[in-house]
Amino acid sequence: MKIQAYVADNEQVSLKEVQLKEIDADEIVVKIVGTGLCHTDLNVLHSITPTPMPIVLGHEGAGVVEKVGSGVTEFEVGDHVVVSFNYCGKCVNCLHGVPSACENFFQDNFGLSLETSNSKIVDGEQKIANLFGQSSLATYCVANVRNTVKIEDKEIDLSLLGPLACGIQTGAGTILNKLKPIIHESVVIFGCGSVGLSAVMGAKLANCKTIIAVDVNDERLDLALELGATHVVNGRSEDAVKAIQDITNGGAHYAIESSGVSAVVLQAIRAVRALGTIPVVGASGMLEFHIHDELIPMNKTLVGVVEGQSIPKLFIPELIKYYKEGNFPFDKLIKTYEMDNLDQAIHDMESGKTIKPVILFS
Ligand code: CXF
Ligand code: ZN
Repeated sequence: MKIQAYVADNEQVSLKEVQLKEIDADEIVVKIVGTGLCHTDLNVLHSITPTPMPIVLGHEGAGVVEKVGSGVTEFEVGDHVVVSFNYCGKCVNCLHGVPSACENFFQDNFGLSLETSNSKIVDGEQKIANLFGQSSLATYCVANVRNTVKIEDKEIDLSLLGPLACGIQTGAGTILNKLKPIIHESVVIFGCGSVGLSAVMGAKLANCKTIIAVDVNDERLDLALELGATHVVNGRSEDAVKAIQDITNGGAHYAIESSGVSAVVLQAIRAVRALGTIPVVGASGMLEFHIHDELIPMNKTLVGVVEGQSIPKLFIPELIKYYKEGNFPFDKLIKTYEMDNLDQAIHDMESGKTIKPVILFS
């Protein structure tokens, strides 16, 4: 079938007509309603995260099931769905219930080569790679039974749900699935983008006593207060580590690094107390620090967390339940853009004007 898709190649992305080939037995064609834009899409566009090229971007898709493969029993045409990250379902980590640590995560989400890719996207004879088992910056995408999540309540505005598939579950899941803080504990969140602000909302859901948001943008800090932060620190005008130590009487129990700035990882390490945990969720690069002095005597744990250690088929419906109850207003992070307006959405995300752009498809 013919589709319109945002194809990236040579650091350029453009809306093109391409084709979808016949799907496999476990695959699903989704008519996309709205797809969130994530910094990982831009990292792929600029080959910071290596993938085969050309590739169709988009990994926060939401839409309606258009067609199911011959072996699909979990979904039917007309179902509302969100498409999340891909996983094999067969490796030891998937079998232990941690698909975000799937041993095949990188090949199944980013792809190794066009030759080995299972992508169904082509432009005539030219094969086009698939991102996160979806490539949902397109009018239609091919997902599979593992990474597709059914949304039972068809009354909810489907166009807003795509970001739950990555950025929002990453932030909220880091709190609710990975850290599981207890009521009196304190959490610091470095970076008030979609991931950090979702962590703020997650910390509020977890009833954390102290929730400190750190950013350099006062508007974002105001939003963090609205979403549940008990304290905010502007890292440009204040010494963030000192401010956090003062507020928490010696250091927080947890400090999440979501800003993606390498140097902030060290601030996060210094912001926690003995036995504190520092989950790093923002993709950053090199950092040099004294391992003994910064980590060992204080028994600190520095840990990478992917996708909020979520099981999307369980966690996304849980987040939607909190949203419907009024306790997880993730829609405040979203601004929508028409289908042909990706350049503006990228510009607004990079400038910080928009926290989470969603591209609407029709
Ligand atoms: C990514 C973040 C970097 C590690 C792989 C998963 N999440 C999606 O954007
Ligand atoms: Zn993402």
